[in-house]
Amino acid sequence: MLVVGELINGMYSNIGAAIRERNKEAVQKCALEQIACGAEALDVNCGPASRQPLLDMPWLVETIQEVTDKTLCLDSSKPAVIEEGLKVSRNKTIINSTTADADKLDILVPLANKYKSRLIGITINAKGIPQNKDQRLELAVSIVSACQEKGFPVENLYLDPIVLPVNVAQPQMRDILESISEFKIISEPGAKTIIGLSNVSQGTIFRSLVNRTFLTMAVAYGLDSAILDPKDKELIDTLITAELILNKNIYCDSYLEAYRKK
Ligand code: THG
Repeated sequence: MLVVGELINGMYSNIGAAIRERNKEAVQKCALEQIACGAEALDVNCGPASRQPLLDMPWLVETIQEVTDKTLCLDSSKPAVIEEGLKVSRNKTIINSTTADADKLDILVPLANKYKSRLIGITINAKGIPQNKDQRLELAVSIVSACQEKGFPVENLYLDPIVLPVNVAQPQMRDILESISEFKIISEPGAKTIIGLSNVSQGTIFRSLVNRTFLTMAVAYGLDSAILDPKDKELIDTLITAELILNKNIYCDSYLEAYRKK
């Protein structure tokens, strides 16, 4: 499982302030802490309040790559913001994200090719978030087709069914989980899958419990990657255990310690 740390996001007040004040140390500390907890990649999002995302994104990328060469997952709904990040990136990147809309795919798939980046495709279009599994699959198929047409390797595509908060979209949870396994068999070779895990628990009381339960279930449906809070130790221990039970890791009595060190 590719663990993408979610904490470098301007929606968090400490990171929002660090971006405004160009406080490198706060961002670098957040990057190193997430890596120490097991993150193999870092999401980088200027946040909804950023007034100059075209400047904030490359500043964040340059600040983070001073202290780590981990993969950066450039998170913005604006392709121009993502491109400013790609231009200065020295290490591996993931574009987060394209929707299923032709205007986005026409810009972001060629950009992924140009910068040899992986690409996240979220199953949303101009009509909004799908309300059932069939609509999610339809959008996933159009993203996969666009990648095939434009010569982007589908193995480098991560499809995201868009996780919704369980307190407002409870009837959709099963469809979201089933989408994960179905996305992987749209093409051969198949695309990979990713979710923004913390979305599921927004507005709920037992956030950490909701997150780790949903993650366990998603892993059983074949999830390849998640954007999550790696500092939630019980969440990471649950993930390691779920993968152990699916025979992805070898059992030993000290397996938690062994896989945390890996
Ligand atoms: N898919 C993809 N990318 C994504 C998401 C997704 N990027 C953003 C988001 N969703 C994933 N990242 C977060 C980060 C934080 C939270 C949720 C998802 C979160 N934050 C607290 C809250 O809103 O309650 C903020 C707490 C605070 O302000 O301190 O829950 O789905 N591809």
